[in-house]
Amino acid sequence: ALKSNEQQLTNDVKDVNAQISRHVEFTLSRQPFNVDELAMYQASALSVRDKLVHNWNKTQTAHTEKKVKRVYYFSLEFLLGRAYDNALLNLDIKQSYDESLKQLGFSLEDVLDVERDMGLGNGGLGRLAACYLDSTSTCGIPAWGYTLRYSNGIFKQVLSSKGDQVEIPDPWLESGNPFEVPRLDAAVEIKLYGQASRGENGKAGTWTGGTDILAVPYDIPIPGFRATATNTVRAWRSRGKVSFDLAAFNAGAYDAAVREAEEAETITRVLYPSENHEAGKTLRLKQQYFWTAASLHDICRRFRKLREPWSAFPDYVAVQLNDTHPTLAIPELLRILVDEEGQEWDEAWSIVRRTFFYTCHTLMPEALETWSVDLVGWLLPRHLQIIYDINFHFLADVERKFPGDRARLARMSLIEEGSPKRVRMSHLAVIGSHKVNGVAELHSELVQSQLFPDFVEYLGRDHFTNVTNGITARRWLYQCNPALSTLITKALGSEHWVTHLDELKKLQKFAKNEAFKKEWAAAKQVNRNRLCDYIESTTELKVNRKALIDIQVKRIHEYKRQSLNILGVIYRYLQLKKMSPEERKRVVPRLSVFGGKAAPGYYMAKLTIRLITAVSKVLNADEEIREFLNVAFLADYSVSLAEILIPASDISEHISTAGTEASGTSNMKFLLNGGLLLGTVDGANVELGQAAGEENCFFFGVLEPDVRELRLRHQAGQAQYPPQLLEVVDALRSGQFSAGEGDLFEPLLSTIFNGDFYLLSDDFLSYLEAQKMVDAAFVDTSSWVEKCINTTACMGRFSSDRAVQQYAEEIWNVEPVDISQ
Ligand code: 26Y
Repeated sequence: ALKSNEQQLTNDVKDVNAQISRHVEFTLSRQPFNVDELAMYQASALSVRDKLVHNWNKTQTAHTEKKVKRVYYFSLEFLLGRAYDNALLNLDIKQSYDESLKQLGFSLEDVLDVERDMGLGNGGLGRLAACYLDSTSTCGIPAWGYTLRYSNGIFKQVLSSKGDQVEIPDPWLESGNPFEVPRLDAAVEIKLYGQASRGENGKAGTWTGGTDILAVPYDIPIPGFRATATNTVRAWRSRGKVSFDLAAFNAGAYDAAVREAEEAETITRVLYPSENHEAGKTLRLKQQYFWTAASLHDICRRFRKLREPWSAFPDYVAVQLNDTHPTLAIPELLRILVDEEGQEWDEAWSIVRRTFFYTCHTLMPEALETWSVDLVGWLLPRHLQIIYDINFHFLADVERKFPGDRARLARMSLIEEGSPKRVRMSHLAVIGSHKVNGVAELHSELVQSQLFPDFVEYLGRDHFTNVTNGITARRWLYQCNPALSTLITKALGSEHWVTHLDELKKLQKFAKNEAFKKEWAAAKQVNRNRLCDYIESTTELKVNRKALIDIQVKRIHEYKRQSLNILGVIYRYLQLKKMSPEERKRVVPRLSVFGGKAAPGYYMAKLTIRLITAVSKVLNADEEIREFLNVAFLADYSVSLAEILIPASDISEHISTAGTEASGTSNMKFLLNGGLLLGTVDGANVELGQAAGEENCFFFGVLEPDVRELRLRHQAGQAQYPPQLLEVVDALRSGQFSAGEGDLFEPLLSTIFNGDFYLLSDDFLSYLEAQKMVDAAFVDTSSWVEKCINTTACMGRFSSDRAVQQYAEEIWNVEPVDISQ
């Protein structure tokens, strides 16, 4: 009989050598003298995977045997980054591998660097999903992530010689992925197009014809920290079904059949590279259905094995919808229950509403998804009928509660009237879910008051809640910042803080300890040096290693206001130019670092990148100034680059117009790593300020309740423009930063003078003031370090462990499970 191979997984260096050699010889089929860095990466990563698989199987067996309720996190994006280092640390085997690779003639650091990022996401929403899966494993919560296995992740960004963004594809699977396991046996068929019919009064309808596409799952293990529990991200790949219709082949349709199969594969060919801006592309709707249908199919198959009645489905299944992208899961589950499982409509709708939960990540109107009724009806004819039926029952109920209020019905309907008519996915997500949550306190408040006020009245306040985002301290401190982690562990006496982040509070008692402060500053310098090395090896810049490092890294977006930052830099430059050499020496030297991708079709965002790179060139060429002020735009911001950047900051900028950033999560990462916040009163900045103490943060800018009024004032042409801003605008218009081409940046400037929707002119002066305060505080090194220590000490609440536990208790009703060793 087959038995477990546990004894082969020990972590003695000698055994690890043997495990790696076995993969070199038998899995890669290589001769020992023919092993390059890539092969060593593959063989050693596979040996790590073996250990993960062992825990993984134990976990899945325990979940199945105990018949636990599981949570399914549906997210079109999982920005996992690299897996290898994370696995080594979580399994506590990094030292063995370090030593083993040395003995085999390699350096672990170089081998780790071979791995390509799993870039299956755009930004915050996708990285949040990755942090949450990490935490479910660490906290023992039974969870699955469901997503798509894009053959091309988020594009690689390079800069042209002029300093413009150029997009390069990211075929990250080119040399294989040792951390995934294909499950060809669990493939499912997904239908598109075809014909549909309604059943008589709430009975089963049908959906026939159309095209069937194969969904093949690839599983990625997500290890917990020093825990056996290992959850799964299941990523679907689309494959064509080459049917052996001999008659058709003989009639000469062979090539057409193969072409159709090729077409099916395009569904998971590429990640859509836009964030917080609706793309509206047919292929994206296909992706959304393909993924949610395959995932629900999987979940229902698992449920059927329990032999429980469908009414018990919500006792075993909680599905979290990460934004509206998976909302088609709602009509799809209804279709399965009514058309395939013979459930009555009302009962099916009640099951659906107890199964789903919806997280809203935005307030921006352009990020709210709607799909044209015609497109939905063509691709998913049965689902469109079901959506109309849901709407019919829903509006009848609204009418009962608010008789005669036609305007309200129009506002709330799932269908937006107009030509073409459109399905409002957020409305469907709200009424098809048991709870709706925002991602920071301020945001959740605005979700209720601005986005869904009618639904709050209709469904009650309790339907809406807040779960402030969190981040995993494993990747975002323990792994990315060994210098600081080691110091913290030494001070606190153990690594307990890695899974109990509130323990950082105990660092407060070291905040005035001079020896500790010295070590803290030394750790920061290690990280600054690492970043400066990176900058000098990837750009033409030569940087001042003592300069204050000010970082803004995130997607490039007008609402995030990278332009406010760079206009501030230009202002600083113009002032420096006016100073005498003596005066300059009294100024705090600065390194301003930017990074982030622009959606390929987003003109203003791309022009912003051009502006930043243009300023960087001028400053770097200015011998008088460059040691006092430098700008670096780092190409291709990614999870791996973030791991270098975040530990190095003195301050980081989170400066969105009040009320536009739902939460932000990099703000949490920077503060956890002992950098200070320069931010607006927006998103999670508010709670970070409350936790860290406002005396340790630099806040500026208008408050959310004033935004409306200020926008109206701009529209009425009554806005005031501060002279400092006009000075910067004049310099730009003179062509000083664009080789004489004075109108290059005019489209950006004209948004400021035409409506100024993001209120740059209103916030410019207070931004400059805040930057002045930063300089003044930085000069007093001792008190600066104290602020940093106190800030890190207060970050416990922003752990994703806290966040997923809150979801588990307040939303999913899922219990942690003990997985015995
Ligand atoms: C509709 C489609 C084009 C679309 C694609 C991606 C819409 C939105 C997105 C991604 C949104 C996103 O990343 N939102 C961010 O989510 C983070 C996690 O909650 C928040 O911290 C951040 O404020 C928010 O912008």
